[in-house]
Amino acid sequence: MTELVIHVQRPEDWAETMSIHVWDARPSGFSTHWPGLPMEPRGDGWFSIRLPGVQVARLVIHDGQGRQTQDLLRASNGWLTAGGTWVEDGPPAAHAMESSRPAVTRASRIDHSPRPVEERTDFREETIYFLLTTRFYDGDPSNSFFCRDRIQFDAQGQPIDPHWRGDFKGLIQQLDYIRDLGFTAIWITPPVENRSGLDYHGYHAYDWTRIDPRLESPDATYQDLIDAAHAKGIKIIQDVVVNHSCQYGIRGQVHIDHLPTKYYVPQGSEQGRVDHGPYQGNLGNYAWLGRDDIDNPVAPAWYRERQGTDPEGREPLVDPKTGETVPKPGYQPGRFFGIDPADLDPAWYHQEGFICGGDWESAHPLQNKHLAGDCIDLATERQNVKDYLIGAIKRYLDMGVDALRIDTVKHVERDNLLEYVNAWKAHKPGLFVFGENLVKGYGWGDLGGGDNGPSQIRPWWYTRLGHDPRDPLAGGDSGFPQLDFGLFSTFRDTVSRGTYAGTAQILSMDWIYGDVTQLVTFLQNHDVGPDNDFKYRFQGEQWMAAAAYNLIWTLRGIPCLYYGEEIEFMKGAPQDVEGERDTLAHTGRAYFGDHLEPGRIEQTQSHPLYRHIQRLNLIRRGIPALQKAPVTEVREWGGGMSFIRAHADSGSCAAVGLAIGQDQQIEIQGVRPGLYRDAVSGREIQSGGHLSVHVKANSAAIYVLDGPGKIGEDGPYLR
Ligand SMILES: [Ca+2]
Ligand SMILES: [Ca+2]
Repeated sequence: MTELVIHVQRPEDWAETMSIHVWDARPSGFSTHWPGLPMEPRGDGWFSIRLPGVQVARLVIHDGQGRQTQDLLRASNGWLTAGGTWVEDGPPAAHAMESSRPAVTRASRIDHSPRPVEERTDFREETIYFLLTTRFYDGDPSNSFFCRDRIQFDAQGQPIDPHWRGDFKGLIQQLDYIRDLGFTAIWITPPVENRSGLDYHGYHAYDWTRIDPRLESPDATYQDLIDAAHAKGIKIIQDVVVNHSCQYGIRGQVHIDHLPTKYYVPQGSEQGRVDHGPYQGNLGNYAWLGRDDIDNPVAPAWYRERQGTDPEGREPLVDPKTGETVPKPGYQPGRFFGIDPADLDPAWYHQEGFICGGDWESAHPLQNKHLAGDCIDLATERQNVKDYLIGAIKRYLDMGVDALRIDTVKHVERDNLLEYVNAWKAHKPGLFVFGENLVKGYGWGDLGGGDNGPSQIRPWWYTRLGHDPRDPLAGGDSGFPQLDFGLFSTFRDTVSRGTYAGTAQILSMDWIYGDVTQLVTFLQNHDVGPDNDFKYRFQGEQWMAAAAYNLIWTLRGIPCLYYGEEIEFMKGAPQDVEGERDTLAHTGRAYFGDHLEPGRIEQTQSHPLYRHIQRLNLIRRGIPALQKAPVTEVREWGGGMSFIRAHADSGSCAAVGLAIGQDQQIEIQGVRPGLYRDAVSGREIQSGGHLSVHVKANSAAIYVLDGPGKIGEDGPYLR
């Protein structure tokens, strides 16, 4: 009988109890939920546990009081001494455990931790969990903060669900949750200091050189998060905005003219009468003593003079632009909350006004006008802007950030943006940088596919170095892969309708990308979902999502899951606020942490999609071809599809069959002859070049040449 028996000697400074947390166990896929299983004391300082059905497992031993071993990988029975050394034969006093003595040879002894993050140099080995830090898990209520806009009130009129709620402390506490789900990288929203009426998401930067204090705690700084993630073998992907700043300028660099928010009084009201949750009296930042929204040392003297004084906003202030005096009820809201594009400092900002109408399908206005009233277009081609942004982000790379995700890529001209990307890659060789070039549609630009926009604003253009919008092959790989919005867009018409029909067509255009295996693939994210309007959390049946994940996890590209997908969180809700009265709780960005609390975590981790994604991650991690190989021999017929992934470097080769809606009998031609084992069912087939496989509805067959056999346990969708 297969069984792994582990004995551990309690270190003297540990508590009297010992537990074992197990994951990635083979062949059963067995795993425990933290804190895992209690180990049985033997009375001589040693603790033991038997793991039936397990040959190999990753594990951590801990005492439940914060002391624990590093991550261990164990493939044979063994005795772990208090000094941290594994012994095969056990201590002299081990006769009581005679029956479980290891029947193994010393040659089979395996004792090493998973490779540390710095040794995993090919990002295609990772899978990504994407979360909005402020909406994930609250570890420190004392740093939580309500934005000025979209405050939610309960029936008694009390403000609830602060926008800035989740934080680094909470994320550190939940790293084991993400690791248990099988992800090895976390993409967090921009952590730099923000400023706007609704800035909890991080895309309205005010100071790139500082981490927003609403994310940090004294014992959970950004550095602490990076270190804690690395200690668990998890990489951190930092989201970076290059294209724009917030509407107030950049601390220490440039000021954008406006009046201090605390002097704003709505029509028909009077100063001091604001009744808005924590914003009592006026709308200035309630967390700051002076109740100003900014503290910019380069603001003009008349502005700075009020930054630390007059928190109630009552002392008359002359608006230098108009000569009028505030506070004055109904006085131009735009002077407080808006900008005048004509007044912007040309050393920092573009001077061409706001994007509107047809600008969205035209490169120059898209890249040189302002995206929105709280996203002011930076003069990214100027050296001072480059020096500031590149220098600021280098610091985070030095702190250990493993990868970057670049926001609003199509709003910065490609060669200009590559200057930034390449500067960071030069600073940290091997750095993985990917971009967000949002397109709803195939995104082939001048290559057709019903695209109204030119190639120069489409994802493939940024993955290439050429300058011919009709010829991707005119230039090589830029080394700057993108989120795969093309594949995402097809999900509206494929998995959302219970079919794969049309998938082969999009895959036939894979050649346009610099390196298609580096694209980051997804079903949905904080901006979009695969529905007719591209704006709701996936609202299809659960089995449709499962079939989408089967495709994403076996196809080229690096899979990325948006927080909550694993439990169909806020299914069908708009990704962002939609109606005038929506608060975040109505959206796909609702607070997730309630599902991670002790009373609910078990339910969360037993959701069929949680188990499904967990197993897909386990399978993908075990098969290099799924991570890195090109996709060949693609066949697709609506109800199913098949393809081959053969990776030359590692020799790993997988033949994949997928079924959606109903069972499929799938014939896969052109496989390399040899013995294939299905990672899903464990079945073996000796093939002379052809595989005939039966795939159950919404399941997958993943036949691997000389493969490891079945990985993980069957669930409703992989069986
Ligand atoms: Ca908090
Ligand atoms: Ca721009």
